[in-house]
Amino acid sequence: MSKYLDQILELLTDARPDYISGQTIAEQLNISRMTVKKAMDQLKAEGFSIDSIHNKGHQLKTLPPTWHNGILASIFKHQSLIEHFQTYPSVDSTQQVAKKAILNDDRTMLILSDEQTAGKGRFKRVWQSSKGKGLWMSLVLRPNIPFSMLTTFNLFMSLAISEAIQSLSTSKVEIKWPNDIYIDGQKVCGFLTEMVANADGIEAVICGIGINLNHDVEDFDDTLRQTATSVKLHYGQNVNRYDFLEHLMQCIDVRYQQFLTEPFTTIKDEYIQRSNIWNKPLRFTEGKQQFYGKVIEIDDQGFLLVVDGNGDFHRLMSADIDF
Ligand code: BT5
Repeated sequence: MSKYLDQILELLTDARPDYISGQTIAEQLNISRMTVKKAMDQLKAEGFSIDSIHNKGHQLKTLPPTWHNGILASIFKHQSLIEHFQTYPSVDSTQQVAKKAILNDDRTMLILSDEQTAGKGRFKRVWQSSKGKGLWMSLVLRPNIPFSMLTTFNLFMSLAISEAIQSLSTSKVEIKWPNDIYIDGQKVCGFLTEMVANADGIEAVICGIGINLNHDVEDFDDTLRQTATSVKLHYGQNVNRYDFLEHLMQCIDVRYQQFLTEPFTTIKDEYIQRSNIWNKPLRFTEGKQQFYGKVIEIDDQGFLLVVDGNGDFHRLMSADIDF
C-alpha cells in the first residue's frame, strides 16, 4: 500500500476543480512518476472518483462519502481552530477517543468517525450513529478561561450549529435549550460538552456533536422514526459531508471567538429568536425532580427561568425538556 495516499489526496483536493499533473505531484512529494501512478491506481481501486487525462493530469471529481485525512488536511489548511485531527471508519464513541487522545497531546483537535458503535448522549443515553449517514465528531478546545465562563459555552455552540444547518434547510432550524437542534419538531442534532480540569484550571473542553446528515426516514430505527430527522430530509438532496463540515467549523470558529470575548447578552436576542421553547407548556426533568411549567425568559447568564404549575420559580442551568 502506498504511504503517499494522504498526501496525494491533499494535493488533488487542493487542485479541485482543476487537474494536477503527475509530474507536479511527483515533484512536490519528491517521489517518482511511477509511484504517483501506482498510488493513483490504488485510490481508484478504493473507489475514489478520479479522472486521469494524458497530458493534463488527475482530477478528484467528487468527494467520497467517508472521512480521509488527506482531504481534511486540504480543507483545514487555512483555519486556526484545530491543530490536529484524526479520522476513523468506526469507533465506540468519538468522545472516548478524544478523552484518550488528550492524555498525551495538548493540542486542539477534531476526532471524526464514519460510525460509532456506542455513541453516547447525556446521562449515558444511547446516541444512534449509523455508518456513513451523519457527522459524528468530538472537538477538543483549550479555552484559557475561568470555570464560571463555561456555563454559556453551549449557548454559543448551539447558535453555530444551527446556523450551519440552516444554510441548507428549507425549514426553520431551532434550538431546544440547552443542547438540541430541531427542525419541524424533530431532532436533527444533539451535542454535549465535557470538561477536563486540573488544579490550574480547564485543561480541555470536549464537545461531542452528532448531526444526522444523510438519513432517510427508514435509516432511523423504530424508536426514533417519529422524533428524529436529518438535514437531507429538509434539503432535498444528499449533503456533501466535507462541504458541510468546512462550513460548520467556520460557524463554530466565529461563535467560539465570540464566546471567548463577549458576554451572552451579545447573542441573547439571536438565541431567543432561534429557540423553540416559548409559549408552550413543557415538562422539565432536572436530576430526579420533574415538573410541568412555562419558560419566562433566558437570563443574562444563560440560565432558564421557569414558572411551574404551583407558581414556583426555577432557575435552570441544564435540564431535559419535553414538549
Ligand atoms: C444528546 O444527548 O443529544 C447528545 C448527543 C451527542 C452525540 C455525539 S456524536 C459524537 C460524540 N460522541 C458521542 O459518543 N457522543 C457525541 P441527549 O440530550 O441525552 O439525547 C439523547 C436522546 O436523543 C436519546 O435518548 C434518543 O431519544 C435521541 N437520539 C438518539 N440518537 C439520535 C439521533 N441520531 N437523532 C436524533 N435523536 C437521537
